[in-house]
Amino acid sequence: MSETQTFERTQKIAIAVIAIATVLAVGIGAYALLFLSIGTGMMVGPPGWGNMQGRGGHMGPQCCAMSGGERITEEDALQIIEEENTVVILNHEFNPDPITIKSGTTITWINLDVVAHTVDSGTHENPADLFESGSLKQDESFSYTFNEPGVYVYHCDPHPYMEGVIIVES
Ligand SMILES: [Cu+2]
Repeated sequence: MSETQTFERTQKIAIAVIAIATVLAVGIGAYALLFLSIGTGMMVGPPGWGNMQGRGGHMGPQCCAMSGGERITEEDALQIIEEENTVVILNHEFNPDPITIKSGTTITWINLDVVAHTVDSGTHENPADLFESGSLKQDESFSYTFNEPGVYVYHCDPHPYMEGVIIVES
């Protein structure tokens, strides 16, 4: 009787372990696929996002071997980002910077660094009382709508050397 119970428990634990392992494997796989896709998409260029589906499989490793792990077409990616009025925070830098927009446009900052950053108006020495994102952890974002034309400097509070500029045209 107790032997059966022990067996059942072992079986349940085994099933749970397998389930967790499967979820992890699928998650990591999806992540890897995403990275491969992005890498390949960048290789092809902005209008070539569609191409990555057919070539993703073998283009991935080739792209990384060629580029030495560097994002060789980051410029292309940034162009897309600019069109979408998004500023990416990566490697302790705001990108693109500066960014020019029409008044009434909403800018979204997204932090891709593991380190937390902030998006605060003005400079560290001379803060402006316009916006303050609070701490943005990895993958967290913050948005602000610029309604008045002008040149807006902003910075990261924990890293005052991180500065960016938004140019708002009428
Ligand atoms: Cu920072």
